[in-house]
Amino acid sequence: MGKTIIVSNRLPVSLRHKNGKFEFKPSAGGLATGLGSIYKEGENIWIGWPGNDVEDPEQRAEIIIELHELKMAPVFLTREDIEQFYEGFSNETLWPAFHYFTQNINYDEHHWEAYVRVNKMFCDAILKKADPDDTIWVHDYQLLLLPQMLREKLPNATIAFFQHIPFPSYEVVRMLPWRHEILAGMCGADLIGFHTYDDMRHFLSAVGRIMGLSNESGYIQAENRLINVDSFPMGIDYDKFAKSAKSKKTQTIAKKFLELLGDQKLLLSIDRLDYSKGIPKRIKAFDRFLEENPEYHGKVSMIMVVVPSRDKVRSYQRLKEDIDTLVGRINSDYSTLNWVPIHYFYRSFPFEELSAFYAMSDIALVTPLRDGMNLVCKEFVASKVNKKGVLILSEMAGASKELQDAILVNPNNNKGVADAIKQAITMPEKEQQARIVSMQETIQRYDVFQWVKVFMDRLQYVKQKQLDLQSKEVDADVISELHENFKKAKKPILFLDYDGTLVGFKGKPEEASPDEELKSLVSKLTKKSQVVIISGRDKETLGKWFKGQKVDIIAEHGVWLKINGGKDWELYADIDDHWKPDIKSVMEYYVQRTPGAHIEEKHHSLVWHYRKVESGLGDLRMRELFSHLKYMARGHNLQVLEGNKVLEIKRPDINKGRAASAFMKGNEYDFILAIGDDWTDEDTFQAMPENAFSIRVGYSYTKANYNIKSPKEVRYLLNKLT
Ligand code: GDG
Repeated sequence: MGKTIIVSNRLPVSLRHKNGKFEFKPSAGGLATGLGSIYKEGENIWIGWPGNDVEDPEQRAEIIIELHELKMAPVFLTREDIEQFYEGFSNETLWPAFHYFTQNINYDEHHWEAYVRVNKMFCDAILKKADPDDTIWVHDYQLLLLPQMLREKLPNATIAFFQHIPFPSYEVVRMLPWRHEILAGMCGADLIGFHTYDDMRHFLSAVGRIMGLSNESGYIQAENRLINVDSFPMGIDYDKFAKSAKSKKTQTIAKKFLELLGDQKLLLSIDRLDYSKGIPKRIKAFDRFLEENPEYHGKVSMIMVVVPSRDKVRSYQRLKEDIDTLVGRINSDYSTLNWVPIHYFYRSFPFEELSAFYAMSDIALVTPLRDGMNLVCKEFVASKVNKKGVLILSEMAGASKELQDAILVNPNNNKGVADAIKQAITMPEKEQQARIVSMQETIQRYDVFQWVKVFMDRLQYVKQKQLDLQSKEVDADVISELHENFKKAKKPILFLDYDGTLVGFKGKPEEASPDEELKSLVSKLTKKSQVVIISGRDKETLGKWFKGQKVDIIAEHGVWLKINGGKDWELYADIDDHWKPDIKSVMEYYVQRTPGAHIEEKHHSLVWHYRKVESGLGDLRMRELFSHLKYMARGHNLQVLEGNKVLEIKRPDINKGRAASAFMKGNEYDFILAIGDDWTDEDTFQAMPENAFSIRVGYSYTKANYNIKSPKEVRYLLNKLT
């Protein structure tokens, strides 16, 4: 087991220049605390930008040594990198896009180039430290390309990615000219985590639509790897906030502040300066509350902390101006000599003062327009040691999914938020207590340490799952074993599925006819062995494609059989199709409602195809049709099966397994090999005797003995046999 490397844009320390020297200020953020238990252990390390530009090589060397002692390694970025990669692409393109501020997106090619370049710099820095079997956990939207860059260089490493901000709907992702590269970058990871289920399903839908990779319960089947996507709502260091709120130091500070403020109901608002946090709308809602409730003038005030952030970006400068103007107007409208409605601070506070604000405030007003999670609301709740207090929380914050006992508001609803302030001020203490206690239980249980643990456990689980599949992979040893056995065999037989096994999938089914290479391969195989093409395709197509070859063909999952390249087909199963008209009329109804869908009629089955239907709509209609058909299937003793963009209804006793067994009956084969790629081939695998070899194409779970990557490898293997 290798070491663990944490990677984020910023290191958990800030490098400051002071009188020509430099010093490090540790970050007290939740992520740094939560991951402390990891990067401080053994050989583990945290890699990232230290937060300042250092040009002098001697100074750089000193910094590297100092950081090394802190278990960190720096990636030095120049002023230009910061402007184009961080302020540019990360904060002017990805941040607004991912927070649904599409009007703020800057589409700048140079910024994109810088983003690629800096992700590459991170990759190089990691490669200097990483061993092939290390675990690398990459954080957040500044490094979306990194997982794939790492995967190319360290194919066996365990790579995880966590996104701290929202992942938007496919409709937004598709607007980005670099959407493909971004998704491919993320898909280099083995585990991809988001705060909420919604973020996760948006990501899966974008990957499905843009990359054409479908998923099953959060597992994406990439070319040669299983990727897991899941939701891991991040928590806080609960005990730290609860303990601090009780501490003498915090209480002394709170007491001092309260004396200065006088007898007031206190509303607390804390955010980084960011348009996603909804600060102007919040101020306007407070304004409305004051306007509609004059009886509270002089009795309620708001403490508003805005922490400076990204102030080089123009949209942030404009936001700051808007906030200044709004606060100025409200204070000038309502203030009296002994009362100011908004106490506004554009700076950050030391932890103890922040903790005092949380502890002494009656209400927290957390109303982002969009927020990945939002930790401020959790910190407020954890600080309510006397169980009194009310949280007003935006439905648009990831945290709202967990904190259902807050007063949940739509931050765009000016009246709704103003009313929520009134509701909070007048909420009976008993109700406050019940709500706070219930939220505290949640936040305490799912704290940041639990978050790290659950994430890391999941990562191990996914890796193990991949290894289980890999251990069954057809490798050089398996090939030589097959070859030896095949060579020795007097009476060998091969059952070969066609589509997805001997040829890859084509846009149109009729385009998948055998090429010259395949024809000559099959003909070589038939010289030594019995070769059975076992497919769901219709007999006419298969007959035409393999004309003149000495193969046996089982068509339509076992309805038809043609022996040894002969002319005539024999019916290989009882056909009873009195059920078809009823079922077909239902399927037709779904074709009429679904542009792009069509029905294929086979002797023993009806197939509803939706490959050409608008993605999403096809799945929706398929689900509807599925439940409709399932209901009808019972009456007719039929089986409904979901396939690759098809829904098939058929008699359950007609399948490849039954056909393969019947075919082998009475014969003693001394080498049996079955290869197939989907659920219909699972029946074949199951019907195989113990001494048979069976191989499934792709990395799904299977009853076959082995997995193989693609039709290309299948052909390679068959060639080796000959
Ligand atoms: C991103 C996502 C997601 C604030 N003022 C002071 C101060 N803070 C600390 C708070 C809190 C942190 O800053 C803010 O965290 P948030 O989660 O609320 O917001 P973002 O910075 O936007 O974080 C967000 C988060 O990543 C984690 O995944 O929740 O959705 O946008 O911890 O305590 N700390 C001090 N003084 C202050 O004045 N010391």
